[in-house]
Amino acid sequence: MSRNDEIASRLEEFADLLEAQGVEYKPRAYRRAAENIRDHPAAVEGLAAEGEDALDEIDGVGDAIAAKVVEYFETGEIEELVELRAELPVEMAALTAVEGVGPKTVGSLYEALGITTLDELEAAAEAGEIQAVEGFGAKTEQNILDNIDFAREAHERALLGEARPYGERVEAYMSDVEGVEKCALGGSIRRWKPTIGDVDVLVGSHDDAEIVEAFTDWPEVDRVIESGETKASVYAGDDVRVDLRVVVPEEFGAALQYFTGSKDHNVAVRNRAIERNLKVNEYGVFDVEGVEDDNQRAGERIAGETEEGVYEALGMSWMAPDLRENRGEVEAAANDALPDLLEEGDVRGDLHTHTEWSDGGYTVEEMVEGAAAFGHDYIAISDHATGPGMVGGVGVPDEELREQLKEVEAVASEADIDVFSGVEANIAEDGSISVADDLLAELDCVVASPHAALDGDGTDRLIAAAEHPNVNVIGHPTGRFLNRRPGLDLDVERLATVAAENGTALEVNASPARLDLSGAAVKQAIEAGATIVIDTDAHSPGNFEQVRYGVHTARRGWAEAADVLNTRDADGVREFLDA
Ligand code: DGT
Ligand code: CA
Ligand code: CA
Ligand code: ZN
Repeated sequence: MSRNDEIASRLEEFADLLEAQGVEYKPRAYRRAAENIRDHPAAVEGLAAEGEDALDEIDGVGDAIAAKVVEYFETGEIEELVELRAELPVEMAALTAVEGVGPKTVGSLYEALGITTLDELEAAAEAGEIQAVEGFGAKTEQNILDNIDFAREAHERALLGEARPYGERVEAYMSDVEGVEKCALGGSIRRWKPTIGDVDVLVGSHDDAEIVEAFTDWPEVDRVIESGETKASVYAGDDVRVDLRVVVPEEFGAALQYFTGSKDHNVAVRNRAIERNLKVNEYGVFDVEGVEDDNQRAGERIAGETEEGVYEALGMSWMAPDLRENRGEVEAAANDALPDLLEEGDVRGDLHTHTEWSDGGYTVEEMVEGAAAFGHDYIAISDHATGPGMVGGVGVPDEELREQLKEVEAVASEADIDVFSGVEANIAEDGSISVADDLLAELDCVVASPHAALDGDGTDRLIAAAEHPNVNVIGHPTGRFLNRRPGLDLDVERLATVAAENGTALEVNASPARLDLSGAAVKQAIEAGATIVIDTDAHSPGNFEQVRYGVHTARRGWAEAADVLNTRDADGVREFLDA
C-alpha cells in the first residue's frame, strides 16, 4: 500500500484551511494535485525520494506543491500546514461533514464565534448565535441543526478503505519496536468490517512502558487521546483513532481472540466454553471444574499463548477473523465444516471499470495497461450509459458507446491481457435497462446497476434486470454509500435464486465507499446458488488494488473461490458471459 492517499489528504487539508481563510485559486490547485496524487499508479513516496523534479510526471504538481510533498515524506510534516492548523485550530473534517458546511463557513464561524468542534457548532446553533453572524441566516442555522447528528455519526466511523492502511502501517511500525515479541491488529479492522470505529493493535511484550511510549511517538500520531501503563489511544492522520493494548506474550493469543471480537462471536465462544466447564477470557482458557474463586485467572490454565490454542482448547478449528460475526462460524468450527475461503490472490480480473468516456480519468488503453500491470488476466470496460441517475453528461449515449466499442476492440487486439467490451447500464425504477437491446447484444459484458430512486424495496426491480437476457452482472445491488445512505432493501434470497437461474452474477463492489453487496448478503446469495463477482468499479488504474476490500467482504460472506466468477480464467468467464 502506497502512501499516496495520506499525502493527498494533507494537501486537501491544506486547501481547506486556505479556503477557510478566504484565499482564492490556490485551494483549487491543491485539490487538483491531491486528486492526481491519489490516483497516481506509482508510489509518490518513491518519486519524492528522488527529489522534486521526479514529481513533474504528475499533472498539477508544480514546484511549490512538489516541495511540500518532498518535505512531508522527509520530515513527516509540512511546516506551513502545521502553522495553518495553529492559526485555525478547527476539526475541519468533522465540521465539513455537516451538509451545507464548507471550509469557508468553518472559517467564518471560527472568526466570529470561535467554533472548533461539532459540539460547539451545535451549541451555537441551538442558542441562535449563528443567524446573528453576517452572511448567515435562520435557514442556514436550522439546516445545521437538521444535519448535525448524521454528520456526527458518519464522522465517528472511518471507511475500511481509509482506516486499513493506517492499521497496516501501525502494525509494521510496532512490530519493529524493541521488546515487541508479538504484534497484530484486532477488532473490526482485523475482521475487515466495512466501517471502523477505531483501529485496534495488540502487542505481546514484557516492557509495557517502553512500548506505550514508542506507540505515542509513532510519526503519524496527530494527537494523543489517553495514555496509560498498558494501553493508549491516539488520533492518527487527523481523524483515524488507533487503540494500543500491551499484554504479556504468554497471554497474547487469548487477548487477540478477545479483542478481535466481534462481541457476538465472543459470546457464542464463551457459551461453548461454559458447556464444557471451561472459562475463556482475555487472559486465557481455564479449566474451572470445581473452582469457586471468581478471579479472572482462577482455575487451571490450558491455553492462551496462541489464538489457535484457544480455539483448540474449546474443540474448534481456528477460523479467519473475517468469519467472526456469529453467523454460524462457531458451530462450523466445532464440526470441522468451515468454508475454504477465497484468497486475495484468487481474483484474476475485473469486470466493472470506467474510462474517460464517462467519469473515469484514464483512457481505455491506460486502464487495460493498468489492469495488466496489476497482474490481472482480463478486464471489462464498462462506462456509464445514459439513464436515471446519470447527471451532468456523465452517461455515454448509445451512439457514442458504439464508437467506444470500436476503440475497445482495437485496444483488445493489441493488449497483453483479454479485454471484454461492456457497459454499466442503469436499472430504472421499473426494472428496465437504459441501453438498446441490439447494442447490449453486441457487448461482451453488461453490468446493470441502480443509480437513482434508491429508497424502499428493490427486489422486483433488480429481479427484472437479472432476467434480462443480455445482463450479465447486477452492479452494486443496493446502491448504498457507507455513512451516507443505506440503499435499497433487498430480499437477497429471492433475487439470488433468480440470478442463479438466469446466469446473472451479483456484484460485490469493492469500492470502499460501497462494499455492496455486504458480507451478510453474500452469504445469503451463495446459499441460494448465485455466482458472485468482485469488481473495483475502477476509475483509475490506482483503484485496482482496492479489490482486496471486495475479497474480504466476500470472505465475510463465506465465499469460496468457486463461488466467484472472476476467479476463473478468461475462457471460463467468457463461457459464463456467453451462456
Ligand atoms: P469498532 O471499533 O466499533 O469498529 O468495532 P470493534 O469490534 O473493533 O470494537 P472495539 O474497538 O470496541 O473493541 C474491540 C474488540 O474487543 C471487540 O470486537 C470485542 C472486544 N470487546 C470489547 N468490549 C467488549 C465487551 O464488552 N464484551 C465482549 N465480549 N467483547 C468486547
Ligand atoms: Ca475497534
Ligand atoms: Ca478499540
Ligand atoms: Zn455504478
